[in-house]
Amino acid sequence: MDVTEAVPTATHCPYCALQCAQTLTRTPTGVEVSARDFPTNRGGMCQKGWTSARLLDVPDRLTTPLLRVGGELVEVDWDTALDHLAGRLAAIRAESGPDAVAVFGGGGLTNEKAYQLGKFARVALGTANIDYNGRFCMSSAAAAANRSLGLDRGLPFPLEDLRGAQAVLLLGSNLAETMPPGLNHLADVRAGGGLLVVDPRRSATAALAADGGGLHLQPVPGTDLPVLLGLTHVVLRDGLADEQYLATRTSGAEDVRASVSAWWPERVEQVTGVPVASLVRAARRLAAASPVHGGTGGYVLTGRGVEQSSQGTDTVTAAINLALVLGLCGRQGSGYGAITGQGNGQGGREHGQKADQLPGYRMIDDPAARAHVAGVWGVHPDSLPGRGLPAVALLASLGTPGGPRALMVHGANVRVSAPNAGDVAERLAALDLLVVCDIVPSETARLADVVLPVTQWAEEEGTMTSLEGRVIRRRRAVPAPDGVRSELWILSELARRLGAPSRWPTAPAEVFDELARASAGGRADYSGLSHARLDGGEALFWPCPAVPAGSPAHPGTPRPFLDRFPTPDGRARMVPVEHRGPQERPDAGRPLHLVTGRVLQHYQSGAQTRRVPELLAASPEAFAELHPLTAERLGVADGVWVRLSNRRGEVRVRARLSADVRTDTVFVPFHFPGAGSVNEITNDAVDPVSQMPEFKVCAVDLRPEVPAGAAPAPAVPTRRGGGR
Ligand SMILES: Nc1nc2c(c(=O)[nH]1)N[C@H]1C(S)=C(S)[C@@H](COP(=O)(O)OP(=O)(O)OC[C@H]3O[C@@H](n4cnc5c(=O)[nH]c(N)nc54)[C@H](O)[C@@H]3O)O[C@H]1N2
Ligand SMILES: Nc1nc2c(c(=O)[nH]1)N[C@H]1C(S)=C(S)[C@@H](COP(=O)(O)OP(=O)(O)OC[C@H]3O[C@@H](n4cnc5c(=O)[nH]c(N)nc54)[C@H](O)[C@@H]3O)O[C@H]1N2
Ligand code: SF4
Ligand SMILES: [Mo]
Repeated sequence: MDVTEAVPTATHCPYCALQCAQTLTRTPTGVEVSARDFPTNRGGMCQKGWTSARLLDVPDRLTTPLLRVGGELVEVDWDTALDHLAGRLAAIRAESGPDAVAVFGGGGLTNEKAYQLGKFARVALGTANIDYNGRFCMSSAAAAANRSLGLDRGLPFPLEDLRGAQAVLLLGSNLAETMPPGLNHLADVRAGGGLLVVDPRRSATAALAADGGGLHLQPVPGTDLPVLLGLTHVVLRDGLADEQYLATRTSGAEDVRASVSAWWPERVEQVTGVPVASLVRAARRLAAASPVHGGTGGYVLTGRGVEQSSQGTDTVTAAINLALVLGLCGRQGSGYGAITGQGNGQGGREHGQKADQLPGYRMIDDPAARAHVAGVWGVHPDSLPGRGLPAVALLASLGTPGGPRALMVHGANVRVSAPNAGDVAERLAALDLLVVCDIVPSETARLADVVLPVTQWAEEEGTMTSLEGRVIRRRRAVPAPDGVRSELWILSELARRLGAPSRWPTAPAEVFDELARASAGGRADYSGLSHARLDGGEALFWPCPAVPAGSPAHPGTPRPFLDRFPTPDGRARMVPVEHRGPQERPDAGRPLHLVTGRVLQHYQSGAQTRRVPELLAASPEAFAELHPLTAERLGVADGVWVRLSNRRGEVRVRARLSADVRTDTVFVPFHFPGAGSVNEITNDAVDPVSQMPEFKVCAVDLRPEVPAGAAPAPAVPTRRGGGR
């Protein structure tokens, strides 16, 4: 490696939405990573961040375009790959119409790439069918926040604000494993006994809360909504609500009051298993933190544990209602927030890769939004397609009569990470053309007809938007390997070959300037930002609109709700919600709740982290965490192979006995492919509002592979090929 320009580069971690600041320095032996001080990480990183440089020299890094010829992926040069691809895309469009080509994006893409991908779909392909993996991640929280607060900015306050809180209610988030440095902001509230965690497992985070004198509520999986209705009931019943706040800053409070009146704590206990005393204690501790009772501040935060559910939008709505009843939202030092997950999960949902959105968080069926964005793109508004299919429906439609015949995947590994992934494999196999852009041969890339190698974090310039809505700079620290291209270049080359109108710049700063113009006046307004401005000040919160020449630049908006909510009447809307329960419940044949989630060492489908030796060694395979009493009943010993099955398929993993999980529940992480890939059996039922799938809860049967005293069972047949 050329080290003549070994200048340390200030950038941010390639993985999650905390976007810990890191410095990359080229040395004669490779790249050295160190943590840098930044408000989200305060000089900390997790094991994934510290080992991230290993991503730069993974042995099977993609460096050449690949084309499937006679069943095999063979290396070709870029012109061959792009000419072939453009020809196939044009032919499919000519034969079956523009919606026959679909696009699947990712929340890890920079703002520039996400924006360009959305524009490419609408302008160069003319397809309505673009959606992304954020549908698996943030859609329910987004839908609820838009509905209740008028704006979806995951955390509408800087993370550091949590430091002053007296109580924090954390529902379905295991920060200790998913954003370890973020936990530092909760150290004081934990020490004061104010950390209240709701999780069917005694997760690392729940244990921290309980050991700090806080509370761990351990409900039946999928019953957070009645827990929240019960908490709100207790607050209202005991006269703890902030009535003046309700009268001046909200609408609809009476409807919510009526809707929770029948959720007596005793009834909540019956449905959720959370004891009355715990529920009442949690309600009182959170209420005591409210400024109306002289507290220093309280927060309600949600994670995927409650959102990845067929009632996720309503559950988040109930969490917001609880925060509103206590007067917490739109007040400095208190609030509601959803903890965004992917590196650019926030920016990724603002700039147009979502089926119903245009850049700047504009809605694609709003005529004014279409006119503005079409103006920036130099096309007629009528040429823009309408709403496309959301992710789960999109994947289910691939290769069906009248459905898309081609799919372009940018920044997602759906073969491993989509719900009911065996069915997804069948749909991918039914396509005429699967195109995957990636940095490594992911499980999805291996199924593709065309694979294009792209640059990764330390090899590119761009911007990311952190979980708090801070727009930050990703900077190039090392040259990309020979043969690898940036996605901006690939999209511009394809647009040119397809004869698309508009301009297709390839320089990230230039793409950002166009994005800023397209976002001007939208909910997520970036028009006052540029790479140059961000380079001067490191990070600014959106909305950050442009100002008339001569005026001082807009300072950004760390806390958007302080004066009013961005709703027509300026008030937060309280929306009554009801409990329906998960779509699938345990029965005699499938007696256990299966819940899924993450471990510290692996990121998502594991495509990146399974290639980092230290991380793979620390966490080599999937496992099923189950209670020793359940294990005893089923004849399962610690460490033996077990099979989990339901009507969608079967998974084979080792048992890990732990009293941290409920006796009616089994937990499996989703980071692994093959026989241990839990998404073979997760449910693809979706939330009716957000269309987000129910990853977190389904019903399963669990059996030891070799029952005590029996002969070994035959090897697991692969249920569905998925190979092409
Ligand atoms: N190590 C690591 N960190 C990551 C990621 C990663 O893959 N690995 N991914 C990033 C991304 S994209 C995201 S979205 C975030 C996700 O971050 P989290 O939301 O913290 O992650 P999960 O582990 O998916 O789920 C959190 C918890 O939900 C619990 N849970 C399951 N079912 C229920 C339920 O019915 N109710 C309640 N209350 N809880 C339930 C699980 O037991 C789990 O402890 O993490 C980000 N950070
Ligand atoms: N059972 C279960 N399933 C889940 C979840 C769960 O909790 N339980 N969580 C869901 C959630 S919250 C999420 S966010 C999804 C995520 O799941 P995926 O969408 O599969 O996410 P990743 O594994 O991060 O996949 C990203 C892919 O993009 C590649 N990549 C990285 N950077 C770039 C880039 O700049 N350009 C391109 N083209 N490629 C790039 C990586 O190598 C990797 O192959 O999983 C969901 N699936
Ligand atoms: S917490 Fe997230 S951003 Fe920070 S080092 Fe770990 S993976 Fe990277
Ligand atoms: Mo996510």
